[in-house]
Amino acid sequence: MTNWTELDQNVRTWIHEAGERIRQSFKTELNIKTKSNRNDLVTDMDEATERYFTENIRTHYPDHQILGEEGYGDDFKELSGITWIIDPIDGTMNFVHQQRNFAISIGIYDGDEGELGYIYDVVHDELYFANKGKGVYMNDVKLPKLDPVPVEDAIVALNALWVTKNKRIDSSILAPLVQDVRGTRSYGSAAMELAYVASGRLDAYLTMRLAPWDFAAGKIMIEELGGVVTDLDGNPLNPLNKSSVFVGKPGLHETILTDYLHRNK
Ligand code: 2AM
Ligand code: CA
Ligand code: CA
Ligand code: CA
Repeated sequence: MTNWTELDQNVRTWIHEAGERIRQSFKTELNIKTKSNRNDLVTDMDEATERYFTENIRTHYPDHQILGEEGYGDDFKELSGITWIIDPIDGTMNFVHQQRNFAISIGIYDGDEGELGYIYDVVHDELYFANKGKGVYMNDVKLPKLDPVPVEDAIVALNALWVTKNKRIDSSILAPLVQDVRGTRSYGSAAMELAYVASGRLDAYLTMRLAPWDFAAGKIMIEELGGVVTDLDGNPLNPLNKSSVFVGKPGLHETILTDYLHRNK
């Protein structure tokens, strides 16, 4: 039997230690490499942070499985037993260029059920924490359930790329939404954007392609508060698959899906 209280204490200790190491790294020179393309960056700190978590998890929980962006986790095909889904630094480009607007994201699943979600804004020392069935907290403050909001009062996060000619979505689909909402924002960290939807700083967020480690924690958080988490077609997300992601307040999510995303179908 898993002692969830003790596990939560361990995660918090590790997240705060990892965050401190990342803050200390601002004083030293980073080693930056590119991955799939010139905008896809990875640093020594991404790798060191993921290794720090995987080593601690393997020591304390040898029978748990780990999925991590930088590849220090395990090779597995299905969610069984307890699975940790980790993005050591989400928003690496911001980490490199801005030294802010990045987060550590950890989702912990029991079978295919999301149980605990952590998104740690390292620079602001803000820990967003979701405990399935028991609420969501930003540090010590319990977050309220998400209420519907009309499109014209909504702040929606999306990358400007998706309203230009691109490979993943017809550029004419999102333009009317951008015109109708109160405002758009783009933070460059999917985990942070999900945490902002949970905390009400944003009303919705949509993006064309994320990996499990980008949304594993945020999905648990938003669903716990009554928000809606799907792909761009309105289908549920599989926590082990890459996909588009569309999250939002109840009502708003449905309106955007039917009046904007599906308008040409
Ligand atoms: P990352 O910083 O952990 O790579 C903005 O680019 C957001 O999309 C970030 O949350 C980033 O996560 C994520 N992302 C997912 N796939 C990406 C890719 N191939 N290149 C850059 N960012 C990616
Ligand atoms: Ca990355
Ligand atoms: Ca990421
Ligand atoms: Ca990352």
